[in-house]
Amino acid sequence: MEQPDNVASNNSADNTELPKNNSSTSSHSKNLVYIVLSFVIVIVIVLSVLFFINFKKSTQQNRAASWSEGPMVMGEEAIAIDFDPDTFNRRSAGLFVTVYIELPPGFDVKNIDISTIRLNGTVAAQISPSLIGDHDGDGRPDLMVKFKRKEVSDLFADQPVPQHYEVQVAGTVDDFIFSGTTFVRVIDE
Ligand SMILES: [Ca+2]
Ligand SMILES: [Ca+2]
Repeated sequence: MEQPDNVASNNSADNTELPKNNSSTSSHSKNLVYIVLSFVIVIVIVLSVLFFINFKKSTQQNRAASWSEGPMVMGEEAIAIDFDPDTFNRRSAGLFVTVYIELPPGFDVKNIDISTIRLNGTVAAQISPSLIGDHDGDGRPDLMVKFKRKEVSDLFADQPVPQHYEVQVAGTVDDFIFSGTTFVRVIDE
């Protein structure tokens, strides 16, 4: 009597447990599917964010490349220009004026292309004489070039004097454009 009861009860226990097991395994596998799905979604989101960042970068690089078709421009504040004489007399009979150019660290004044040097965009530097030295004695080499006094004087021909005028000296070194300014006092005496 006890055995069949036990068997029956065991059976019934088994029977009731079996569907429970089934439902729990099916909810487990459902959870697993959700986990895998959300994992896949996270990966897709991360990949598309990475793709978007790369796309943005490459378009920025393309834009930068199209902007820098010419040589790059150097920061003006790091370029020292010294114009001699400090006071430019329009009536003086000298032949040349002198300009000293000092470049920021990382650039060698030896590599300046003298044929590209212009004062106020128009007056060309003399190819010779030119000299590399340290005119201001600050330990940084500078390039000395000369400009025809008459051509510089013509820049100020119609300007009121005495007055201080800004002069700009620009040119190329390696693949860079350098450009710096200084002030000159212009007089008629
Ligand atoms: Ca000077
Ligand atoms: Ca110097």
